[in-house]
Amino acid sequence: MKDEKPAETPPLPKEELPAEVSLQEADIRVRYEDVYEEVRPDTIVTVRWKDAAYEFVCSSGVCIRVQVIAPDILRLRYSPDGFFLPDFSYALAPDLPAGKVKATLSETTKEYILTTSALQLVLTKTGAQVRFYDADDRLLNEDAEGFMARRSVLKGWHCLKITKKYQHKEAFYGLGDKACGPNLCGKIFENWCTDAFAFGRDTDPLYRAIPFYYGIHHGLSYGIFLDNTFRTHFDFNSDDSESVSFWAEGGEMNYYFLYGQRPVDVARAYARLTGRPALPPIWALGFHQCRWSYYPHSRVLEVADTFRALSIPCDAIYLDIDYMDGFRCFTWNTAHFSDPKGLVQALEERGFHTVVMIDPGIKEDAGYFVYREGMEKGMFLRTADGAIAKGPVWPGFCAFPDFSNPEVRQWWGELHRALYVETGVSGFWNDMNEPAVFHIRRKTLPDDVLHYFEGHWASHRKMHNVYGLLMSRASWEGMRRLRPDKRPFLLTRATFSGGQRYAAVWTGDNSSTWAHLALANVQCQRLSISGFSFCGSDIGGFTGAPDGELFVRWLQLGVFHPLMRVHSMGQHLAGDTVVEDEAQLTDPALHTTDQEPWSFGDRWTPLAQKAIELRYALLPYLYTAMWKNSQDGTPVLQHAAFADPNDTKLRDQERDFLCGDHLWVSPVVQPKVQRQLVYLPKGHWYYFWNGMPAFGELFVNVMPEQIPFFVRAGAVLPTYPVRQHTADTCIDALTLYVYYNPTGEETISQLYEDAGEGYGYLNGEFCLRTWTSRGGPDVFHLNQQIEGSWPVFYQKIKVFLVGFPTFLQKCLVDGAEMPIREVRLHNRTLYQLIISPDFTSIEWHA
Ligand code: MIG
Repeated sequence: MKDEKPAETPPLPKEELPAEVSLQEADIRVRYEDVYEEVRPDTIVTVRWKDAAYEFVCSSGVCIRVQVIAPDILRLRYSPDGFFLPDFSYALAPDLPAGKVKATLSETTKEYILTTSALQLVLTKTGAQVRFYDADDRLLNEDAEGFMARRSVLKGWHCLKITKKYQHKEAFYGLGDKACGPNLCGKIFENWCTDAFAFGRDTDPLYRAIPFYYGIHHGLSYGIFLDNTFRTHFDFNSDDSESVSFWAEGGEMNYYFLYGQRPVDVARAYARLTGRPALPPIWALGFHQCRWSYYPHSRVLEVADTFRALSIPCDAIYLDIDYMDGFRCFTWNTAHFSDPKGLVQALEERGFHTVVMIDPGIKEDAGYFVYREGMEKGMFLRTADGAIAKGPVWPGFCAFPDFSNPEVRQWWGELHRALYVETGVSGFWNDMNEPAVFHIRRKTLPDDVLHYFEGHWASHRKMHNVYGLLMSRASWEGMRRLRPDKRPFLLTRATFSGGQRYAAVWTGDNSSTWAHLALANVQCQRLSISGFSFCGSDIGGFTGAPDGELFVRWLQLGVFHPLMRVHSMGQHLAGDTVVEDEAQLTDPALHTTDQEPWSFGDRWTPLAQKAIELRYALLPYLYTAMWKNSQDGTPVLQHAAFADPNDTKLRDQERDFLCGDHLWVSPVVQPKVQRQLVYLPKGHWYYFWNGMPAFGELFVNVMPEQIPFFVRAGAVLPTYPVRQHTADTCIDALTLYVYYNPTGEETISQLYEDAGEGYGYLNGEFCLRTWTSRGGPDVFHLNQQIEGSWPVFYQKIKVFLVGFPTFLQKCLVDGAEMPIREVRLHNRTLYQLIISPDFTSIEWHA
């Protein structure tokens, strides 16, 4: 594209905005007892350059501000009257580059055209409708009706809406957490963080609000992020009107248009816009065991000791709300835990990290230090009348911190000192932060509760959807300050776009059914492409009791979810409040049976163990995928459609997904499966369990102890020996599976390793291996490039060749001939090679 003028050049001179905007012709209606008006853009009468954006002013008064954020990211704001709200967002990355981006504005008789190196925005002079094109003039997205704003006397501007055209065979993905199939087309959704206890398929909304979606059509892809925290709605042609619309119930129409050559590029653009997640500590990628609740002290140790006695790997144990004194956050129930520090230390000696729950609701109790301090310092939310806003949760009536105030966040962070610094707890788990309140219909605080909103005072209507994000921000920032040497591990239930900068998420209160296993699979794929790669579900199901088969299949899926955590609703203490809608929780009939890996009998325990062992074997691969995610936002899990947006057979595929760069996972989500039909994306693959080449559509035989998955031809899959926990650094060898590629194409694989904790990696203390493989009929090369200064734990690398021609003549490592051994592994014969970790090239000759 031509970059003639920098964006800051004032554009074509135009007449000024008329001093008075006539509303005489506007459509003012009286409905019931309120007076309504709708405003739309009409003819553009003024174009101007103001505050680093182009403003297009219509004669109706509507003003459109277009800002070039990056060549592939444009921002559009609409104001019904030409005045914009203060520009502020909790979602955007703090390091969002504010630099000037080259853009050119030109015009034809009918349109204005704004061009960057990646995108073209066309705006019609009459109607002010927009169309987006890529640099090759291919239409990505266009308005149908464009912008509309509706106001009433009683509700103010309560509908700010954009209507776009549905493109032929367009598919939609994303929106964070929705409990439906992957393609959102034909459905309508709401974003309002909700405590969705025992949700089911198609329950909407759930706990999180992530107003970001992908559109894919004709092999093209783009994303739209509506940066508006009010309740928002997305309609993907649900009524066959050939249109797609999204609207907010307040605030401003403020959306970002993101272009990507492939869907994964859209994901990366979104990560640049809303922030990349921090690299987690390695233990957080180990196996986690949780239950509502483990107590007392002796029971927690018994669980830990059973893991070790049975040699089932595990890195973390969780304490749910019952560790607290009457559900008072930052306290301990001393009857059950007389020596918290001793417990945490005893767990640490056994190789376990302790994660504890913290809720936002602070019990109304003058004798409780957090409540008293919060009251004295003015830390809690108030209603518009100035009274402290209170609602019942587990501890009874509670007050809620205003996390949108930096002083409150500071205070909140400091409250973690005793647990995090003195007691030695490793991580926190933020629950009920939608915020959830026990009220049957509303489930949250009333609308008139006021929030500081960084000085932009707002009602709960505006704040609700970011409450969870800000609680996790306060907790995360506190952890960073209190232990600057540690990488925080924080898990949150509610969040908003951008919340990936602070916390991992789990999918909430699911149930122990096969349908829920299938749902957890698609939910985690969706969360991952919506910015939250660090996600997982309650393995085995939260309510109800799984049988051994369901539990094992769920664990196997969890191997590929960055958060691999078993959780269930066990025996727990009843709250001392009337638990209206969640009252059933105290019904003993709903109490689940044990859900530890050994709880299902001798037939299933070894299978559960094998699944967890597979996780630990694959840790180097998964850690690398998480590192990549923290670097550039590449989602760890990707929907099938992301593997090849041109392949229409993949667009509605729900079960199978990509994990990292090179694994295609086909989980078992039904009982008694013996054979599974798999459809692979283009290219050559190998079935992991027997090393057989695979492509296109095929059946695989499914063993109870195996989750079907495939490795891309040409890839290098790194594995570690199984350890009982990640603090055990006795790794004698790194094992690489090298997969032959018959096509002669180049394939790149990476392995990222570091200390697994702390920030030395920011000073080069890491080891990044980049492998490039290329093969032909008689020779296969593998080159290795190493970056970073971190000394790895092992002294040798074992290489296994998969899919290579049967007769290998010779093998050269860095030019010197090496003996190739044949070894038996998983009942097959494989070529093996043992070499030094710093080799630079291997060549195999057939
Ligand atoms: O009202 O802390 O989703 O994981 O075990 C229920 C008790 C409160 C809901 C969470 C669940 C947790 C439970 N919590």
